[in-house]
Amino acid sequence: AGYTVWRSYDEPGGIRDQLYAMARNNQNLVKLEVLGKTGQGREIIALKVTQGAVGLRDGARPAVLYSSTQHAREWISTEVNRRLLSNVVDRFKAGDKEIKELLKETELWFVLVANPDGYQYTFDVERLWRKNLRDNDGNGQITVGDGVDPNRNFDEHFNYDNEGSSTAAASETYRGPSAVSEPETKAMQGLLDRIKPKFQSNMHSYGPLILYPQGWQTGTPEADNPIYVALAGTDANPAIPGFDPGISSDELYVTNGETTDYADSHSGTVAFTPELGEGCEGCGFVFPDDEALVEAEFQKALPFSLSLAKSAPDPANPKSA
Ligand code: 0X9
Ligand code: ZN
Repeated sequence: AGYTVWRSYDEPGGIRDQLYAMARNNQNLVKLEVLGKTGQGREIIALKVTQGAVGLRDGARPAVLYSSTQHAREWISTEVNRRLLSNVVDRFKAGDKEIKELLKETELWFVLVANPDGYQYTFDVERLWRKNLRDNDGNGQITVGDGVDPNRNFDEHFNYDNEGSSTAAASETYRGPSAVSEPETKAMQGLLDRIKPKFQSNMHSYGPLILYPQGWQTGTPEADNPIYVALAGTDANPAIPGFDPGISSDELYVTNGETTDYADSHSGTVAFTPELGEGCEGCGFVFPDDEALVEAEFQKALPFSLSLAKSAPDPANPKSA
């Protein structure tokens, strides 16, 4: 669609094709799994990256889940996660000792586009679409009031209050008719249940922030697990330069039915929500189509991202960035 950096899901050579190519070209390192299908029939795809990927049972090694693009318009999250995937695979193939060691001991899971219908829609129709494409009013067309917020549909304090999510279909934080009503939620929640990752980085935009659970609690004095602070850092010394770390309800706003709250409570996962930057002052969700700015955002977050993988074999002794 004429972009330098951004690729849609469906286009030839787009994200879906790239995921298949990655698995095809790296058979003993990368395994592709279709976690489910969206309302419009798109595949929700996960890649498992580990040495000997295909022969090993899922969850055989301590797992880390890198997920992105639950919210359709947050393109920088897709791209930062895509670069992380490539970086790890390329360095493994180049014989990088540290990465080879890492991929012998851990399995890294990537869900680049957790909401493929919504993501595709931001290329084809509405750049600022946030939710999935559930046809709320059942009129057979996607219109302004449609969609469920995938990050309010998880089975953790779902429906807890109306500050953190909404019962109104047209709301940008519409939580959906019931917990895990959406295929996108089934896919990710199912994956969390199955592989019980030690860590998750659920990338969103825009911040710059590093958020952690519980998002539904207000007035929580401190993180429920010291590993959060050890890895995200402090205001004075954040794990990603220029980012503000903190409990999400406190740092940003209250949420419920949220992904990382679910992971924290149900799969024993230390789960972060990095809110990546805007790329320019006032750009908001529309990160510039600029290779240098995108690469800089990726590089900035890389040490934090890798610190999760390095910490996975022994989470009680986190290896900070
Ligand atoms: O509202 C959200 O879902 C996230 N912000 S965004 O602007 N990307 O939509 C923040 C969710 C943070 N909440 C928790 N991590 N609990
Ligand atoms: Zn988001």
